[in-house]
Amino acid sequence: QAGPPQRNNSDVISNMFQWTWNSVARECTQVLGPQGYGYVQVSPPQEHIQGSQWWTSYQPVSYRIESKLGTRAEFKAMITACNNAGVGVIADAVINHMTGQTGGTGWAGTTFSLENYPGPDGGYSPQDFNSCKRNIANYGDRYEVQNCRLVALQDLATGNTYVRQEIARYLDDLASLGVAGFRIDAAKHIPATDLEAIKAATTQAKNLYWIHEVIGAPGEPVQPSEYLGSGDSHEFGYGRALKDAFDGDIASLQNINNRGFLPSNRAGVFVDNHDTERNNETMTYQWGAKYKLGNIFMLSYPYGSPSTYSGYTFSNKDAGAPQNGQGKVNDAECTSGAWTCAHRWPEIANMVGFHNTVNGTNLSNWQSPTRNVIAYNRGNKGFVALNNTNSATTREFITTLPNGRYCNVVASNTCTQTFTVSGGKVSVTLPAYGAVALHTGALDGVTPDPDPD
Ligand code: LAG
Ligand code: CA
Repeated sequence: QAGPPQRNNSDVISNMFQWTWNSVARECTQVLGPQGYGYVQVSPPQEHIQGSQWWTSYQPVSYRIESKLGTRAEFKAMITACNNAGVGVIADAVINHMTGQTGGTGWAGTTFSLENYPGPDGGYSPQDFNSCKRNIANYGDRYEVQNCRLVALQDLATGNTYVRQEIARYLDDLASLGVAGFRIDAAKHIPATDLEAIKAATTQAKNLYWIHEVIGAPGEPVQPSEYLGSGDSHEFGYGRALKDAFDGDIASLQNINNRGFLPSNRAGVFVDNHDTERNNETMTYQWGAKYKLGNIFMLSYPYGSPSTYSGYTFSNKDAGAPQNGQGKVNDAECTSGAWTCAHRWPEIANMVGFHNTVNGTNLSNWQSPTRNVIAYNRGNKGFVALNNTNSATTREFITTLPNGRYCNVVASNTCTQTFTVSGGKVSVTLPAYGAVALHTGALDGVTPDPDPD
């Protein structure tokens, strides 16, 4: 496995946090497919506890596909719409645990009590849970990390055959609905061998793309590299490194693929996700222009398979998604800023096309006239320059692009700004905290003279 297989000529995943299935369906058709995204990652689809916080999604009550985000029929219709737009759907699979509650009634009406979940999909009783009932405190202890409770969530005994089969049945059910892959939630808390056994127990799901959410931390016993036997892993070091660099000096990014990270073809990377935008681990939409620069870097630099992130604005980190009566995200919610709709911003959406165009080329001609101005080429397909300073700068860079007049794709959707490449040089004006990105898929209407004199 080497990143998600190309779909829509792309391996880029748009992570759409807490978007409803109906809203994702429309977005696939209108934006994600046309912009060249290969995949959309959606929030957990299974029945969960009731409540207004977003994180109810991460407390499964059963494996029925019936949640605040939509019904089973809506989930299936979303997959069809996305597939028709060329976009594969990756489901967030919460399989390490059930709820952290002593009892209650789930979103779809399933009544449960401590370690008793009636199913029939995701039916569990006390024997199906690990015997360690205390909360994980010491991340230096492998046993505790994998067998005790993550924030009080009842920890499934994934070493048991029945539990493995129940999880495998759930993943196969999602596969039968047409998902393209899975983000395995809290994978660090499931032994890698258990995940391999679960994957082996599936019939269809084993053929899909799996990416493990293993929050790697230096010095901990459980590392993301252990999980490569059953899928790719996220490289959390990447988003942390981007934050450090854009907070300090971006010339340091030159060696980002050379600091003990996962191999590029096995690593999922992101500027942020729903956890890291809440815990200060990475940049977030609140970083404004620097956040956009971080995304431009991620989508232009050849390391890992990138996930862009699109959630909603918040001041309380527990607050659930904004409601608009229909529980949907429409253009109005993007415009108002209630949802960031970051996957639509030119600096992100148009860089998907850049990423797809330069696929397979190497990075060359790294240039760094100052510690916070960098530029590089991607074969003879793409050129990017980033300015992480508070003043505009005009500079001439070496480029391997063919002569021609190129649209700066991060400036707008309509080629309102162009730069001319001539004889391996390009002179660009970089706005404060701004960028220029040129690629052969976005030449200005004029056909470049093949024989300039
Ligand atoms: C994940 N990856 O490993 C998710 O990305 C992350 O968002 C999940 O935590 C976590 N693992 C479990 O799937 C989220 C929230 C937690 C929340 C949890 C369960 O970040 O804050 O815990 O989902 O809903 C909440 C309360 C806890 C409480 C727990 C159980 O915050 O205080 O102990 O619920 O009732
Ligand atoms: Ca566990």
